[in-house]
Amino acid sequence: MAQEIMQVSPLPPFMMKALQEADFIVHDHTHIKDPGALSKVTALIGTGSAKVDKKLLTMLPHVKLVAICGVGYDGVDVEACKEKGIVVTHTPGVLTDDVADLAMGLVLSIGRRIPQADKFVRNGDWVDDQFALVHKVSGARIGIVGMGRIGRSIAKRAAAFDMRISYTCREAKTDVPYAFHQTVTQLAAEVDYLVVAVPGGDSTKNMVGASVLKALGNKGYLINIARGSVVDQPVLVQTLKDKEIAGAALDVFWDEPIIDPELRRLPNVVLTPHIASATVETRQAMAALTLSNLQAFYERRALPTPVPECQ
Ligand code: 8YV
Repeated sequence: MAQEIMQVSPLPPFMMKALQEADFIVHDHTHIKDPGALSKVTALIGTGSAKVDKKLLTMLPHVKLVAICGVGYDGVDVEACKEKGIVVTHTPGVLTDDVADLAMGLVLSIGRRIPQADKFVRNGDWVDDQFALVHKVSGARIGIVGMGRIGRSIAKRAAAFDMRISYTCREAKTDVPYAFHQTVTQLAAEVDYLVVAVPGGDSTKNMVGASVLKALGNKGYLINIARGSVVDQPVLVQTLKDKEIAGAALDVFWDEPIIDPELRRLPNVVLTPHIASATVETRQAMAALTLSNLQAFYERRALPTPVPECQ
């Protein structure tokens, strides 16, 4: 019998195709054509930006699985899910390389001012001017906030650039050789590039605020490939305007995809549209893992990748 599921955020076409081929009936949360469908839906599917709150769950009495196609699931009220006996799954591991690749790309982009240099050539400025010298990235100090899968992968790449690596996270790790700092502010004070790689959610909200940015200082760069919520964005914008840090390279923002016009106008930023995992290979692997979680759930097999709170 075809299972009825509901998408709670837009899904890529290949994911929809795979779901249909696997015989799922997919309802769209924003355009529910059949009001009776709500009571038939037994699983929700969405991307890392999906919002699944108590209100939505109350409307869907038979939902028992929330399958997130993304490693982050900060939009899901996991406690509310657990209270209702709903399991949450996500897609860790398969996107680690891509996210770390983009983090290093952003370090190089902001440090070497690659987008600005591109604009300089396109504008014809090279004809009668020289592009200003920047500082060397190889050998510079990088501080990683979060030493999970993605943090470690960024460190591995930074090591290949001979960068001096340090990090912070809840507790020092015994299996990494990098210098540990107790707080984000202490870490920021010691580095040229501060890279944010922690999950979103209440526990990390505005973790990078005024004191961290002050510690980073006017020669330091902030890179965020995690969640917009981890950085106090209005404070960051003001700090950038006042040139109290050297620059920021951001893949994630508050209120995506609406970007603060002030941020868009700043010359000392590099902005990308939440593309850290956006390669064909990785998005397909994420879709496949999401489908595996759904299929395992309906076939009553062990779920491949439940979130840690549901393990
Ligand atoms: C995308 C992400 O937002 O995995 C995450 O947490 O932020 C991204 O990979 C998204 O979930 C893609 O489907």
